[in-house]
Amino acid sequence: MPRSEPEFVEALKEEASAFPLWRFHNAKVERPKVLPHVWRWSMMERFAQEAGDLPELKGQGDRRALVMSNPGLKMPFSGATKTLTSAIQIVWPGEIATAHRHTPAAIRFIIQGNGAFTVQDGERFIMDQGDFTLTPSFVWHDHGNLTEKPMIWLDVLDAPLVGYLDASFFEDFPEDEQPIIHPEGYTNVRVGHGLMRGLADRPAHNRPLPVTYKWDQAYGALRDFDQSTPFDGVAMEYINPITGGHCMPTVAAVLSRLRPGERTGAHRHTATTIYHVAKGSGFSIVDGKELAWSKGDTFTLPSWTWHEHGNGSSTDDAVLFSVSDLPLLEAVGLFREEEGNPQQVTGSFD
Ligand code: 1HN
Repeated sequence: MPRSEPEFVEALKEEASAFPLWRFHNAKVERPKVLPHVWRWSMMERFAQEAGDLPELKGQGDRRALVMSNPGLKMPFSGATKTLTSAIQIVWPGEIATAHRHTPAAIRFIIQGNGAFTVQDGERFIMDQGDFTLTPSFVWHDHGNLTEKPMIWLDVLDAPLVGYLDASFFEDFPEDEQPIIHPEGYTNVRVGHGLMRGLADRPAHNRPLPVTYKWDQAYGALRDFDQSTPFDGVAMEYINPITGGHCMPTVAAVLSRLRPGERTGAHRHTATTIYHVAKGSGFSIVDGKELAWSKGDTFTLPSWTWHEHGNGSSTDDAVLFSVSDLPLLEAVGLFREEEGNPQQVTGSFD
């Protein structure tokens, strides 16, 4: 007597760790799904300040980073998306976030405070509000704040991707702080000063460097280059100064300026994106739901989700900073984009 199909399937699973494809042919497989989600600045700032005040953490030197976990992913320590982790980090006056390095690459966008610093591979980078800085894979980094006020920034790391690939390595530096071996401004002068690239100590093409993009220059460029894109207002990408390509192999970062009253068209694409409101206030329509935002808010845009943006003010600019996994999708031929019609609003995120 041959066994029945259900008995066969059970035995295949138990004895051979295999499954029959025909059972899944038309079945809808439930996978964890990244949801559009907003982390409000009013909420995150309150928790960041409280984390800054926790006496148990004072002087411990670890990172006071609040990691945003996407409610659709439901795993312990899940990221903001399947490829990216984002966090709000506060560096208290006098505090040191001790030196370490890891294979996940990081970017930081300064939300609040001026004059605190990060040290990367022996160079101190002073950061001010609106600055954007890269910490490429396996670059030593420690953070410090010699100012009187806390510094708060947004971190975005490709940690979920690197974890999925089982390529995560982490090392603590033997001291709390690494020695300074380069003068301030060294890397930016070396590769990005007035379109010039140094010939002494010439950087390798295949390794991104820990450069910093100053707010005044980035926003200044968006005001000078007053030409809108169909879906992102006046938008410019932070580039790798050596290759002219995306700022890092796994992430692309963009600054978008919506002029007073500006409203964009709708589209969707396979690049999953994290938006952070750098300036002003406005709204995005995400899969038919209105997401009102203002400075400091952070929100996720899942892959293949309709979206369009609007500036809520008729007098002031609104500026969105965004980080996406676009370079990965391009590298494997999976970037896809579709233009849409203005969406009907059927609900809201509040
Ligand atoms: C990390 O190492 C930093 O080095 C910040 O400043 C945020 C979030 C998740 C995992 C590691 C940092 C992080 C992080």
